[in-house]
Amino acid sequence: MKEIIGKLDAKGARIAIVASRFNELITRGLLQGAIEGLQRFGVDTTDTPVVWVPGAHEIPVAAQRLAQSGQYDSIVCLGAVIRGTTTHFEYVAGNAAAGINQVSLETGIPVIFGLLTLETIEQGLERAGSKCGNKGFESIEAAIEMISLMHQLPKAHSGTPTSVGSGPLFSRSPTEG
Ligand code: INI
Repeated sequence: MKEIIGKLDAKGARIAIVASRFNELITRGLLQGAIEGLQRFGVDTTDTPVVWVPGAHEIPVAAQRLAQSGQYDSIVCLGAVIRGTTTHFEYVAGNAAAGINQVSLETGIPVIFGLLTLETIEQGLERAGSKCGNKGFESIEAAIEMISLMHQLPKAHSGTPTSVGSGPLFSRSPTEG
């Protein structure tokens, strides 16, 4: 039996960050944690982009463009969705989660879900650098582990789609040579 596990080895890792401005008090804390993570694991941040979008709903499309560029090994998405009193929460959080997942599967690049889904602002602050750790830091850790893991996994067989669906990156038909 051969176990395969990603290492926290960030040498040469190219990571891009997408952060949402909505609930910025919380997302700035997540970004701070992410930056600390990059530094802790020795990622060269000279060319690390931090791409700001208005809200969590806009995260997937920005992550998609970065993932499609071929310039990054992983995209880390940071956001905070707070339930409040409306059902809007379900749509924003659900679409952001589904979109991030879709981008990851269609591009074959680990796109990390560093979004907090919360009942209150206080819960967010606790998870963005105070008593419950920092989801931004954890997301960088996940990205580095996944980059290392993807290097160890077999390459996609030529002629097989890069995605499990039939999205725009379904580069070749499975019947093509
Ligand atoms: N965006 C968030 O990132 N978090 C939220 O809690 C939130 N709520 O509650 O409305 C939110 N809404 C904005 C949304 O993400 C879009 O930016 C907006 O709908 C424009 O498309």
